[in-house]
Amino acid sequence: MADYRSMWAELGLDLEKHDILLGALPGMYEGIFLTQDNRPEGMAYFDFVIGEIHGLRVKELMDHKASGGKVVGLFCVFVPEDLILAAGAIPVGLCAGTQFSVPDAEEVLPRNTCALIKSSFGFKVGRTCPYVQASDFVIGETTCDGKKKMYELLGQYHPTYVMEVPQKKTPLGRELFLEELRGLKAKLEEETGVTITAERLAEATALVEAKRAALRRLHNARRARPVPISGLDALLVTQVAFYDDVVRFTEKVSALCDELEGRVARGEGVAPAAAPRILVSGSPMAVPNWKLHRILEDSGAVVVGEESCTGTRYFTPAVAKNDGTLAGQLAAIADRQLETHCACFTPNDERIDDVLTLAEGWDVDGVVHYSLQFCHTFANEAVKVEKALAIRGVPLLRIETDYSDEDMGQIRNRVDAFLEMVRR
Ligand code: BJ8
Repeated sequence: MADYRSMWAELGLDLEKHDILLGALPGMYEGIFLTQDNRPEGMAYFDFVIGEIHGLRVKELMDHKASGGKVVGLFCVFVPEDLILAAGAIPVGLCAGTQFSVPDAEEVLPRNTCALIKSSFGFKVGRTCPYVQASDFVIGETTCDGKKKMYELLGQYHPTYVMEVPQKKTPLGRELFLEELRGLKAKLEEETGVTITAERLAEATALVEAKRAALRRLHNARRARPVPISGLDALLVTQVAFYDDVVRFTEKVSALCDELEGRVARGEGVAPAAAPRILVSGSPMAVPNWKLHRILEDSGAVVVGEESCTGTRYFTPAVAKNDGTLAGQLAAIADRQLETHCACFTPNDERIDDVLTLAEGWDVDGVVHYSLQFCHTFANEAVKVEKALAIRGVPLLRIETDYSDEDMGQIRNRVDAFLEMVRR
């Protein structure tokens, strides 16, 4: 990686702490990703992106700012990237996936808060995430209670705008969300000085939809037996989607898909055809949270899908055809976003249907339900997911964990026992 120290200093990072964070990543990444067998060549780009995780992309953001553009940080897929792009700003998913930043957060937040919330907050208070530092403001959302209350505190450290997300999928909820999108549009226009016209929005939506379509193509390639890409690599691609340049990312994923489809045609895979096929369902996994996939795939399984916001919930909903007016486009974006079947909704039966569809369509031998400790929404929904799968004869393993390595051994043992049971 080139020398970015002056850029990091300019961003106000705690350089000493940041060195420790970045120093740990290459060894960890090599041990988890580069040791996998028969990786697709197209993964080289994503290896490069991770190698430059706090470097080149941050530099691109800084260059964008230097030419008058804005950068907007996000934590949730409910915030529509296309609206931000239409304002000439760049949306970036913020760092939220490591234990490293948790102790900084615990000086302020209660310890019994989910790791994702603590990690993201800790990155800001510890000044170790260049993305949040580079962002002109952050858009939070009223999804789960933990996040909602964290944003109030985050606002004391960084400009934070919170949009309301309804809790029920009713016509009234849709109206509320649409009104929130109008409010967000006005906020973006005020911050950037750019008017979001119908043309600008259509252009931005086309970019975002192309990215989602490329991710769906990758997801579909994973139906094959043997599967042409590991779960670890597929997860990594979705994680990178949250902060890479949208056009470049789409091109790289499309090239990867060409390669994967060639593999499928030739019957080539990364794991034996008989390897247990696992669907992971539940809380999202932000970079560098690779813990569960690593354990599963080290134990001989292959992860063929993620029903999560770093998986199908991110890229499955699509904008429907609309009349092309600003109002029509906003309504279509609202409908797309509300197709995100997050456990923060009540009821949320569509998520159960999604899990069943994936279990069948991706020829899954078992489902691992993943929830972060203290995430009450996903932990509660696990009960319904398990029941619905049991009727179809699909076994489920519930894993509740955090970002630390302390329970790795225990999870490994439970995973081994589960795989023994599901092996055909
Ligand atoms: S749309 S899943 S990205 S809210 S794991 S912070 S729910 S306590 S992340 Fe999420 Fe948006 Fe929903 Fe997706 Fe709270 Fe649970 Fe933590 Fe969570």
